[in-house]
Amino acid sequence: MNVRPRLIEEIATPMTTPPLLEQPAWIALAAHRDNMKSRHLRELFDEDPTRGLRYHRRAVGLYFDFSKNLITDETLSLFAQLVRDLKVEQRRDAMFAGEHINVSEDRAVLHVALRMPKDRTLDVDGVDVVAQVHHVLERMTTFANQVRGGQWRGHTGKPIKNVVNVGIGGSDLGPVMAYEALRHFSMRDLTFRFVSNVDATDFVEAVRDLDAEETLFIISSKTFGTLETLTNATSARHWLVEHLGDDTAVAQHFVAVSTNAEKVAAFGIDVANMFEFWDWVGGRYSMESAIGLSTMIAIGPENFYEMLAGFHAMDEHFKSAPFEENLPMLLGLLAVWNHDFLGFPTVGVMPYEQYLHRLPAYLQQLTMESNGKHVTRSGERVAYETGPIYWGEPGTNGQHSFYQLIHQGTTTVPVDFIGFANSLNPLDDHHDILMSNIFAQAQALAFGKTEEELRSEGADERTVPHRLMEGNRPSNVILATELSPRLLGSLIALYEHSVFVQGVIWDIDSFDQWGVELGKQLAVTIIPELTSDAPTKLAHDSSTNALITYYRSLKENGRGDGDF
Ligand code: G6Q
Repeated sequence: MNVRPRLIEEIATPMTTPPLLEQPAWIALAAHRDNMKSRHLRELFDEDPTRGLRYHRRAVGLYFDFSKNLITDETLSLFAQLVRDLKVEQRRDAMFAGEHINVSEDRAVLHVALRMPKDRTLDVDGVDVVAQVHHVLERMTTFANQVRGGQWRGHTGKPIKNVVNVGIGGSDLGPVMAYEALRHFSMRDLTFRFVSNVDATDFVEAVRDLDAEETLFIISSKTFGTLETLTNATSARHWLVEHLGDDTAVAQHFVAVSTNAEKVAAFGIDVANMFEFWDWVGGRYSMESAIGLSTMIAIGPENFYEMLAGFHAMDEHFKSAPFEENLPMLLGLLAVWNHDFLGFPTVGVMPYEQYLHRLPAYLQQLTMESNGKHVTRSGERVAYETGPIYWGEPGTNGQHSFYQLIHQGTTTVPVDFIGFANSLNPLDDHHDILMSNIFAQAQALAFGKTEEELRSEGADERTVPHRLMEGNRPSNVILATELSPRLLGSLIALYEHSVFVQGVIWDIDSFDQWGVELGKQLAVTIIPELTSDAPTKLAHDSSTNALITYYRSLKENGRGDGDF
């Protein structure tokens, strides 16, 4: 397939007319919402005893139950109409074809190419990106096998035992989440650490018990210009050279993952030890690119390829399944419905699987960095809510803390529960206890507990209002056989594409991140002002001036007697 990159104007304009709020399906959904607001999930389940069966879909190893949402067949058919009218499928196809759908950066968005099988081709701007991807995968495979097999030796000839990924944001959250998620499949005699925060404590604690002779640093940075990562990478180099007493040791102990060979070389890493990726891979969509090198070393190339196959299976499903059967489309539309129409500001993601304990943090970036936008693709202020806040914790820990608010607070939090039929560590009856909690929580959220039920249970009359659970709180349940590399890939791709669908509905650019870029610039201007020999005349607002002055005074005198 040969694709001419479309001009920004070509992409940004045609599908924004009429604007979202004037779309007939959107208007119809608003009217429908007014009816649905007076309905209760209890009634909807009573009216249709097959509801729990009708509103579930199975695909790519996942069972997706969305019956406990405040929806009917009419809602679903309006969703389908909205998807049709907004040409969501055409936009999806444009992404898969490598068109420049990241309009504000004028880039293709091709994480789907990272998991295409080797026999595919996808020419973008005259280059077969699938061939590029597989070339790097093969280099990663060779390297991962060398580290795992003990052939890659450190400067003093010892095999590598510790792998430290240094990166931040998209160059950290994917690797750490995937390592934790797939730890069961990892090579246990290797130790993995992840350093992201520029707070020195992160680095110091990560390496304090490591032997430099056996430690490999993977410096992961798409731009190789991120201050936090370069600061940590520089400290890593100092640490290594100090322990091994030789500058040339860097060659055996540092590899880079980046799109920027020049900067990698300038840092002092041989580009022969650089694993490449491309500007068409967004940071938060990069865990299966070379950014996943630590993952491949941990779980081995075979499992890594399995993970890619899981991603790809969901890509194929997203690309070909009709709306009514399409998991990412349904998940995305339900998120829009809950957020824009029912007014629920957040989504809780609760994996009932300990290995997925970093999944909420990962999804937080994926969803909020992608869809936390206030203008349309053509730059107009949106007149509706975009990206909801995603947050979460693994079950059942959350149940003993914030679930109180989820059950009885004044804010409704739609929840995605994620669970598995089998534990990777079966032990007595732990797993059934764990899973009974998903089913019970989703049930309690939907159906609540009425005054009558409480009284019939003999509740003290004074406690009835306190114990009352109104219910009618939506949730999805995602169930699979067991956590595996393949399943993880499919699960992540499900959320990626659901985020994409939401972004298309809101007509925003889900693939830029100007808010994050701003943070990168702001701190840089202040850094020189924090040192004692910096000029004392500060030109910020009065609060920032006072804070900097007080900080300097505390730092220099050990007490806060600054003269402001
Ligand atoms: C992700 C973001 C952001 C990025 C980090 C690290 O989509 O762009 O989280 O991944 O800022 O950037 P580098 O990989 O360039 O160091």
